[in-house]
Amino acid sequence: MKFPDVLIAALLKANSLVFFTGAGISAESGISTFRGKGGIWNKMKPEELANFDAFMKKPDLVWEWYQYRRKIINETGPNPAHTAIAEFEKYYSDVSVVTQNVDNLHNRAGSKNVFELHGNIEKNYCVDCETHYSSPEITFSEKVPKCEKCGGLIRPDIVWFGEMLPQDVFINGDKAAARCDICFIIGTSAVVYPAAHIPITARDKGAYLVEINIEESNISDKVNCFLKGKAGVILPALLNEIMNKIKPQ
Ligand code: BJW
Ligand code: ZN
Repeated sequence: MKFPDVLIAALLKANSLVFFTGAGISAESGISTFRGKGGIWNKMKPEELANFDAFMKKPDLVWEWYQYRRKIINETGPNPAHTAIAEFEKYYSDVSVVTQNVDNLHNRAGSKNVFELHGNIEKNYCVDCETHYSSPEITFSEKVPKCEKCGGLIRPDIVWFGEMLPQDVFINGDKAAARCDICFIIGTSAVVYPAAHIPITARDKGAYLVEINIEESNISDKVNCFLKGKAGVILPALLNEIMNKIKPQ
């Protein structure tokens, strides 16, 4: 695979990288995206499943939907795109992964600095007293579990529509974007805010923007370099390109 010289030059000069990722990076692990061809929102309605009112109205239905997703995630693992991102840490002193994904695959791949903007499907908390639960007994319970302390419903620790993102996570992800030299935007339609503002912060602070996607997205007209194709093919090839030219940290 031939990459533009200007991209390789930017990579050889950079100290700080941000990987801003979305559902497309996990598509090659067998996890469906939300929008576009094969997207889950084509079959399931987000307003019936991915918001707090839907959960309070039909907790068992919403819980079952997340159980289905957890099972798929549990049976798969990181793909070469996740692994390549974790490997980049060996060559750069400051690497951050700012992800919209809840599937935990960046952590499982070994990335150390992961900002999960929309939560993590392996975590849960009580809607009433906010006690956190991550034990497998809770996570894999068939019916929606109840809080040991107060009897409240336990929900997945995921940011639904209309909910605030975890502020510390967003602020730290945004700070990483503000100081990075290169921001990769991988497998996202970049339509969901405020997450989609992360690459805009990077661009406004002078970073070089590289998008990897199988098709153009909402941000494609703002990037410096668009690499069309699968993340699991392009990222390992790009890593391979620089690993002989940069000394590991
Ligand atoms: C490949 C590939 C391969 C495929 N290789 N690429 C302005 C107007 C209207 C509404 C709003 C607005 N600003 C904010 C809002 C509200 C809303 C929002 O943004 N809506 C927009 C959709 C318009 N935002 C919110 O509600 C957020 N909260 C908020 O704003 O709080 C403030 C507030 C609070 C209270 C009152 C008022 C304001 C919260 C957003 C939470 C999003 N949560 C979800 C669902 C989680 C639940 C679950 O998982 O079930 O998170 S939505 C869903 O979209 C999920 C994702 O993280 C997110 C982003 O999707 P992503 O990752 O981009 O995936 P896709 O499917 O869209 O794209 C996949 C891409 O991959 C495609 O481009 C493919 O081509 C590509 N691809 N294979 C490379 N192999
Ligand atoms: Zn409770």
